Amino acid sequence: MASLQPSRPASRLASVLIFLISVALTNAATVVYDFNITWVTANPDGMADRPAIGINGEWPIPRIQANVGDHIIVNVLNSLGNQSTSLHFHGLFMNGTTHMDGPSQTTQCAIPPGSSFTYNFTINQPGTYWYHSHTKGQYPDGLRGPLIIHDPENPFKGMYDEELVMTVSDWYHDQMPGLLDFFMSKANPTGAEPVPNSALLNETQNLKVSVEPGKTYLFRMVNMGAFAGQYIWFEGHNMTILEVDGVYTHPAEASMIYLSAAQRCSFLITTRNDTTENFPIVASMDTTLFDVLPDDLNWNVTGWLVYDSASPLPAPAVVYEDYDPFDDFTLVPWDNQTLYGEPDQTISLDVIMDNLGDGANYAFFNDITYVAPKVPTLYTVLSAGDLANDATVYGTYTHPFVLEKDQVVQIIVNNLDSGRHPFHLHGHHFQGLLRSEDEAGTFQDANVTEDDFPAIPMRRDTAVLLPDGHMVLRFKANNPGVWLFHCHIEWHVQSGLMATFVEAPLELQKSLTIPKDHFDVCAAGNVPTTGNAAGNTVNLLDLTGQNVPPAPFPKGFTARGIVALVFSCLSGILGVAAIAWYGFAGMVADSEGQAAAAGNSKELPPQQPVLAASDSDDAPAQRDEITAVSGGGGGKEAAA
Ligand SMILES: *[C@@H]1O[C@H](CO)[C@@H](O)[C@H](O)[C@H]1NC(C)=O
Ligand SMILES: *[C@@H]1O[C@H](CO)[C@@H](O)[C@H](O)[C@H]1NC(C)=O
Ligand SMILES: *[C@@H]1O[C@H](CO)[C@@H](O)[C@H](O)[C@H]1NC(C)=O
Ligand SMILES: *[C@@H]1O[C@H](CO)[C@@H](O)[C@H](O)[C@H]1NC(C)=O
Ligand SMILES: *[C@@H]1O[C@H](CO)[C@@H](O)[C@H](O)[C@H]1NC(C)=O
Ligand SMILES: *[C@@H]1O[C@H](CO)[C@@H](O)[C@H](O)[C@H]1NC(C)=O
Ligand SMILES: *[C@@H]1O[C@H](CO)[C@@H](O)[C@H](O)[C@H]1NC(C)=O
Ligand SMILES: *[C@@H]1O[C@H](CO)[C@@H](O)[C@H](O)[C@H]1NC(C)=O
Ligand SMILES: *[C@@H]1O[C@H](CO)[C@@H](O)[C@H](O)[C@H]1NC(C)=O
Ligand SMILES: *[C@@H]1O[C@H](CO)[C@@H](O)[C@H](O)[C@H]1NC(C)=O
Ligand SMILES: [Cu+2]
Repeated sequence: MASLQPSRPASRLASVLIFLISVALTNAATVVYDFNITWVTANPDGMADRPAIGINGEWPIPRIQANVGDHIIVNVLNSLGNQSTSLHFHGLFMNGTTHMDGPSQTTQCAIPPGSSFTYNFTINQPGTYWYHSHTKGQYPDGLRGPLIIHDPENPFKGMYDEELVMTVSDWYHDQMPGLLDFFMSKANPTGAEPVPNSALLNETQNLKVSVEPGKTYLFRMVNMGAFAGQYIWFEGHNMTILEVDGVYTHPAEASMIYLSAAQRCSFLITTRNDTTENFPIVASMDTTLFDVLPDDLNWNVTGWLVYDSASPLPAPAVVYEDYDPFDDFTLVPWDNQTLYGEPDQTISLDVIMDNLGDGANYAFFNDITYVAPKVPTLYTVLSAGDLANDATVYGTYTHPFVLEKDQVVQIIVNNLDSGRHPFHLHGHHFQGLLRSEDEAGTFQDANVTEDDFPAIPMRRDTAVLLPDGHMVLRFKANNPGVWLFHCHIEWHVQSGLMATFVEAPLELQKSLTIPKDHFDVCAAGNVPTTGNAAGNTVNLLDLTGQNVPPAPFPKGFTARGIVALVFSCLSGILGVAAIAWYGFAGMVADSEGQAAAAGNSKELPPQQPVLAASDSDDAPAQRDEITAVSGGGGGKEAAA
């Protein structure tokens, strides 16, 4: 019989009700969470109090947990007052319930302040997941928590004594709206992402994990960070990996793992027989992601396996050699699922960073930076009739691909950027067929045959693309819905590194019924729910009025020139602070101000020639030597 997990704190019982249904036959329960989303004060690194987004007055927010086969109801009340929100249940397939997936302007309208919304879905997959806001870069302000699905049929059940959930994350002292305003501005033309102030282990620091000798623990680890991948290790202990992103694997031994933002891993730790010593648990942020390394940044966080609370808690040993984490592409899924056959459709995406005419730095797949549509993409599916099979109706800047039911779809991602990017696909696990080393260049079809791919590829829902390298993924379109494919670095979501997969839209029209409260939040936020991406309901192929990104810069006018221009414009006022973003962050804090209205469509900056007034005198010399700096790939021309 399903029951509350013993580890669920009693204080949360009040918000959790469990109704048992059809107990005798299926053991499936309905697990109900009432989430009142409010501002609270948090200070997890002990360095600064700040407002954070909590649930029912608590932060960290509660864990969602259930058993395979359970129904989950999450009743959300947005009591933030000044921000819209939505919840995404990361990694869940939402099979038959794509409208419960959470990204605002994709499968729902954002929930405006004062409104409520019910998520209602059945879980048919075991494993380690998490849930987070999928509206306006909001989750790093605190709206992120683990989601654990227990499995009565877990093949590893006999192998451990106890189970522990542990998260890693990064933390900012400033709130996202202000950081985003600065990040996406002409004052930050190279697109330098704000660097976190701290790393956290279980949303705190100096975590103590009491353990008993000679026992085996299953750790379920989730990276809920906004930006930083983290290296994780336990001194004096090895890990045995058993699951990544909800996929059981053949056990694999590791002394260190790397978890990007959004990735999960569960592994066994067997404790030692003697209790004389305590051992550091270390998580270390991947500083290669950071454009600057502030002097006062401690990019590590330490916790301890505590065998004896009376013994000292030693400082971690410094790892001198290069980090050498386990390579997840070598994992073999426990179910031995073989390589999908040759693809019915291949989608090739080049990752490019470049500036647009507002002077800010955008992220592109090929020549498109994502801009949210006026009508949530799912609602366009439902109102487009047979035209739902024509990608045109979803608008240019949602970067839509229509997939047919049960197609094998191959995604090739080429990184023309020098950063790592963790790519996540909603609604699916993908097979990871191939990942190049750093700087291997773009994928060359001609050199690779089916025989070069593993017979049993690893599977997960988030995989890291290496700098200037490439990756080949495959999945089966067996889950009708509207699913995003995007980088999970929250800065890059906001700068547009996202595409939309519209899977079997005509099936969705037959099977889906959208509950009334979904339309109510659209009405409350003045978001239209019929028509194409532009909200046109008469001629769905007419996209006049669709949301568009800023126009491109005039030819030959790119990042380095902008740096020079902006720098010379601002230097009188700001000096060096214009480059060291963190020095500047305080000054932009005043401009924090996010429309309370619903919808995450980017506010479209006016298409003015932002720098026209100053460019003629200020930087003619620099303009001649302009090249695409941050894109690495060069030659990108944004469509307008
Ligand atoms: C939600 O939280 C707010 C702020 O704490 C409180 O004023 C409100 O009464 C709560 N609403 C419900 C339904 O619990
Ligand atoms: C959840 O969805 C099921 C199936 O559509 C429906 O029967 C049930 O009434 C819904 N529950 C709530 C609380 O919305
Ligand atoms: C992490 O924190 C949660 C509560 O937020 C707790 O349930 C869990 O046991 C903690 N994990 C460890 C390893 O201490
Ligand atoms: C961890 O594994 C490595 C290599 O497999 C081995 O050399 C080392 O002794 C192991 N450490 C422990 C604590 O078991
Ligand atoms: C702990 O003791 C048990 C039983 O004596 C033994 O089987 C096991 O290998 C020991 N574990 C370690 C890590 O030394
Ligand atoms: C973080 O840990 C790594 C690995 O031990 C070490 O090389 C580095 O110096 C540490 N950084 C700080 C700021 O302590
Ligand atoms: C997968 O293959 C291995 C042998 O390589 C076998 O031992 C195992 O039972 C298989 N697992 C399943 C779920 O079929
Ligand atoms: C791919 O093949 C071409 C010739 O067809 C060759 O020039 C190139 O070096 C090969 N690339 C790799 C990565 O092997
Ligand atoms: C979704 O459910 C259908 C049957 O209801 C099944 O055929 C399909 O494989 C499922 N897809 C996923 C991704 O679980
Ligand atoms: C929203 O309200 C919170 C709590 O009062 C405040 O800290 C925050 O700055 C406000 N944010 C915006 C974008 O207005
Ligand atoms: Cu990215």
